[in-house]
Parts: sequence; C-alpha cells; structure tokens
Amino acid sequence: MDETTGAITGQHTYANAGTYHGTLGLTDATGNIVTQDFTVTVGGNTPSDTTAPVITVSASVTAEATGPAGATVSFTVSATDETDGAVATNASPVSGSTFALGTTTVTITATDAAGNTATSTFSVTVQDTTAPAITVPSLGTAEANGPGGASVTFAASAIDLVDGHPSLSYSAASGSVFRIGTTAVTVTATDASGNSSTSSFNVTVADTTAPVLTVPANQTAEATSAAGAPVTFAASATDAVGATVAYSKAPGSVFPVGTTTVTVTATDAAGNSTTGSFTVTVKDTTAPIITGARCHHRRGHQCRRRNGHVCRHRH
Ligand SMILES: [Ca+2]
Ligand SMILES: [Ca+2]
Ligand SMILES: [Ca+2]
Repeated sequence: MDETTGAITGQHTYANAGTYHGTLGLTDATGNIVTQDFTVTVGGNTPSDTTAPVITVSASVTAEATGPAGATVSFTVSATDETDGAVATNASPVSGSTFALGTTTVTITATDAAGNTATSTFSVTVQDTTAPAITVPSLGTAEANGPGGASVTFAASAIDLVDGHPSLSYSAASGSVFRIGTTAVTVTATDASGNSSTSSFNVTVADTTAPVLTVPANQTAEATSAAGAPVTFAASATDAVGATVAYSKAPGSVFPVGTTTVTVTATDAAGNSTTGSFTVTVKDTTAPIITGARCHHRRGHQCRRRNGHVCRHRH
C-alpha cells in the first residue's frame, strides 16, 4: 500500500512444496525503496525424513583362492529407503575386487536424499583348500655298487595354485642307499594352508654286472700214482655285490695223467656269471719201479733193465 499509488500487487508461483525464505523489494513512483524479508511455506506441513535406508547384504561369502593373490569375489547388495525407495549403495572393497587369502570385511553404505546414511558389513573369506599336485620322478634302474645296494638320488616336484613353494617330504631320503630290488618311496607335498597330497614312485636297484674272474695259470704236476696226482689251485672273483666260484673239477682232486681243462664259473647273487678255464697237466716222467725176484743185487741197489725199468730189491 502506498499512500500515493495505492495498492501494489505481485505474484510468484512456487512449483514445489517446501519452506522458502526471501526478500521483497518495492520502489514507488517517487523512487522510495522498501524491502521486507518474508517466509513462505508451500504445501502445508511436510514431515522431515530422519530414517536411514535399510541395507540388504548377502550372508558371508567364502571363496576358493585361485592364485597367490587370493580370489576375485563378486557380491550383490541393495538398499531401500522408506521415503526414497531404492537408493544407491557404496561398497568397500567393491564387488569384483581381488580379495586376499583370509577374511576381509566389506563395508556397505547407503544415503537417502535427506542425508541419512546407513552402514552394514559382511565378511568375505578366501581360503585354499586344494592340495598341491605332485609330479613324481621317473627313475631308471640303478646299478648296485655294494652288497647294500646303491645310493639313489631323486626329486619330485609339486605345484599349488596359491603356494608357490609347497614343501616336499619323502619316506626315504634322496641319496640314501636302496637295497637291490624295488622300493616304493612315498612323497608328501604340503602347502602353506596345510593341505597335503601324497604320491609314490619306485626306486629299483639291480646287479647286472658279472663278476670279474681271475683263473690260475695252467698247472703242471708230476704223477704220484697210477691215478695221476692231486692238484690244488684257486681262482678268484670280485663283484660289487659278491660272488661264489665253482670249478668243473674241485681243487685238490686227483687229476689223471694227461691234460684236463678246468672250467671256473664265478656267479653273483643276481645270477650274473663269468666263465674261464685253465689246464691241469699231469706228467709221468719217472720210470716205473719193478719189484720182483729176478734181481739179485743187495738191498738198496738199483739196476736198470734193458727196457729202462728200474727194479728195487726187496730183500
Ligand atoms: Ca529415509
Ligand atoms: Ca593349495
Ligand atoms: Ca654283480
């Protein structure tokens, strides 16, 4: 109302409900300026939103590790607000992250239009329950180098998705002496999470080497009886594992006049054998002694007959 110009009217339309604060300014015909602060409430009595959204999270998530870094884990969460309906959520770490081995807490927040924030958490556990995979060695047959067998070295290997260096243990140590024959060795691989697997392989030791045989030189002996002469001799054999020697005619037995070939065989416990031979020659270089009544010489006298026989007096 102006005393000169009378009533002044104006209009402003507020599109949305709410409470508005403003300043009204008027200028009359003579240039007088009047301002007035005002507050206008539109739409009646609007209740304020003081309730945070409700977050829905999955139960705790457990995943198998797929590598040393853990596992990629995805999850679904949602939030609804009684005023705003569905509202966006923020997750830390976000779904699809790589989660390390162990348990990680995921924090979810949701904020409604009025600024009310809800927070919820759940856990993601990444575990390694898979045992290492073992590759066993493929060993040839080791040659025995002593009565106990042979020292054999070996190495298995193991790989694991998570543990780069699973530990290996053996039922018999690499480098130890294995007996002749086949011995099964069990290998156990254990990862850092305590998962273990076992496998086995064979260690085979054999004696395939024949003894080394040394035979005597050819023997010569003088006959000591009509049957010939006893002749002694000895062959020798060496073998890493051990050998026995056998003769076609035993040492010390009586060999007939003439030449006899003696075959010697050295055999080890594995049945490997070496054969050699030598000769035993028994000679009769002494003329026979004739005893009889046709000699008449005194005792001790030897007389040689025309046929070369020697007679020795008995009387
Ligand atoms: Ca709300
Ligand atoms: Ca594993
Ligand atoms: Ca042998």
